Amino acid sequence: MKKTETAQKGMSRRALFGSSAKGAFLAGLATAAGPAALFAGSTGGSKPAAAQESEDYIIHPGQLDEYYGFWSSGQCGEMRIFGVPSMRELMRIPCFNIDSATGWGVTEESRRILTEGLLPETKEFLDKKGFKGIYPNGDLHHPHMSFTDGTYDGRYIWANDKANTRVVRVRCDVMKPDKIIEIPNAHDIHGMRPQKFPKTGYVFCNGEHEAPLPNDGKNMEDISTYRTIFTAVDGEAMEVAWQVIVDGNLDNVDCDYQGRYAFSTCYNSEMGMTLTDMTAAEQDWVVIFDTKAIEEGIKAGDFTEMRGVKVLDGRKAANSKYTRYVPISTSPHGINTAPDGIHVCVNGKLSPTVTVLDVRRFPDLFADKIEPRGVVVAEPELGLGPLHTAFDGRGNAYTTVFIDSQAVKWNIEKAIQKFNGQDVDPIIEKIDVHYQPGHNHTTMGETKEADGNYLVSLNKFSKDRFLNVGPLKPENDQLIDIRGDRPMKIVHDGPTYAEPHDCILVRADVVNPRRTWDRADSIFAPTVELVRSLGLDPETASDVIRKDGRVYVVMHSFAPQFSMEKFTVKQGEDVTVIITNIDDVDDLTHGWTLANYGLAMEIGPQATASVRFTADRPGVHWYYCQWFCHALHMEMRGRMLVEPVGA
Ligand code: K7E
Ligand code: CUA
Repeated sequence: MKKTETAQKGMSRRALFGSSAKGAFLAGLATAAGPAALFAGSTGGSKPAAAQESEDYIIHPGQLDEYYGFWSSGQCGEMRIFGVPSMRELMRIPCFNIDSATGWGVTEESRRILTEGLLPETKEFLDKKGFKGIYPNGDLHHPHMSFTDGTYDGRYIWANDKANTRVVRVRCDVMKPDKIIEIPNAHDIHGMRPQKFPKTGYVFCNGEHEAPLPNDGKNMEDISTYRTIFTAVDGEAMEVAWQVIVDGNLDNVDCDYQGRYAFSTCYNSEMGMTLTDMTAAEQDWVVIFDTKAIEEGIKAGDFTEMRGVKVLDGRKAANSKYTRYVPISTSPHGINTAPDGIHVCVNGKLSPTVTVLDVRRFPDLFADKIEPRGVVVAEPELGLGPLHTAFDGRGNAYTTVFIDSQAVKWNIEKAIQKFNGQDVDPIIEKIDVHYQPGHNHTTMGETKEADGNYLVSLNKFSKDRFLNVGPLKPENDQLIDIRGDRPMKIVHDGPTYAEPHDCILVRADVVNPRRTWDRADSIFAPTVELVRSLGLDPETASDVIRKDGRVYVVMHSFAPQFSMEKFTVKQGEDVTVIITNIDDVDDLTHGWTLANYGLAMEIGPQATASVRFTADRPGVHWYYCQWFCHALHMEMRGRMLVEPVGA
């Protein structure tokens, strides 16, 4: 199908829904199951010859990918590593979830990371609930890597938890989280981005939902007391640096390449509680934050201390020097800064437009020299339901249009020319994706090193693209070849389990994880210290120590053996098993699973890991290595003998 026809098809689809994107969106996903299926046309078939020539996006067995992809998993609560362009899933990184394979949420090391950054009342709540201090779920939407000088530096990846108002930091050298913090005062962290310049720096976090401040149940009906909170986390210390109160519900956030401004899309400027109220106004806004003014405000003491955090007032009515509100048509969603460091694309969602802001005009806006809309330099109409935009570094943008089920390639400069009255069409090409795309992402596309090789479209529905697996279907993450100025070409369908909202695509040379653990690693350093305090060397010990009412079982492992074939404890004893994997071989991970006790942990090469439990069940209980490590892996086992009380 030629691109002109594809574009026309987009038009007829628009005609089908009438001109109201809002109507189509609010009508629910009738479009997802119904009419879109009618138009489930593939762009395959008669492709222009040029697009078929190069198939070097095919990664043959044994070949390595050009890019790391870091995927979110939404309500699964984990992060995932993909290889791109092969779209092979390489690894999962448990973050906000509890994981059966690695014991994330079960081991003492992961429990420390999961609990130490929680607010005291959350800890208390989780203990009372029987969750032993740990939330059983999370909703991870936005993974973003740390920056130095406008591009990825391979140190960390941060991500939000919308479900339980947390932020995780994953260390890229070992691909495990090392810090998780709960954000006070705010509710439900959604959009999240690290500062790009000079170095991250701040990690900006949008509190999406509004609630009374303080939220102590004394005044719940008076909506005028509800507040939405924007947070800057110090990404290095993993502490809240400051917060700003704003109007409306903060959705997505991005920031500039100059290290000064952050900006959030904001829906529900009405502060409505129902769908009708929330979409009543014609316009919502983008809130722009001046981090320099905020830092000066803090120095000048212009803040209220709440829960140990400096909170500034950036509400619209406060006419604050910290914020500006730029009107955008109602309920905007994604916000993306182009690699040119100048243009910011605000995706319309209910409006078929993307609004382009010019960051060079922000100082004048804050100086009140121009009207808020004076920062708008283009507003191309792209299709129904624009959600997110990605960039190729060649001046083009790629916007997902949810209702139209398409990726739209358009030129930023042409959109500006059109906005200025010239007779040009900024739209270069539209391609069907399958189906209903949310986020998209280009290779290195959120950095100044955007290279324009591949575009990933994260589609919310797969419907008929795969064998039917029952009522719950996978998502479909499609890989699109955007190299050169050839027509876009879908080269891979990638089914994924719930639910990648967002991903980043990072050049492989930027990411250099270790092959085995460093014995001095901070993640298990407290455990190693504990063993030393018992007078033992974790790498050679095979001992049971009783101290202060607790039992410590300390052993090591080397394929295919645990250094202890058995140990004996008494029923009801408070037992901690600590194991060090002394194998120093690439990929030689052991595990320790205690049968019928609900316990398992991963012990990577050169790592120490531990679990603590009460030996409630008397009798013989086998423990075994659950990570296939050796020809005699099945034989890698031992017994825990639990003597009944009174015996
Ligand atoms: Cu980034 Cu799904 Cu949380 Cu858009 S959001 S799709
Ligand atoms: Cu060690 Cu299997």
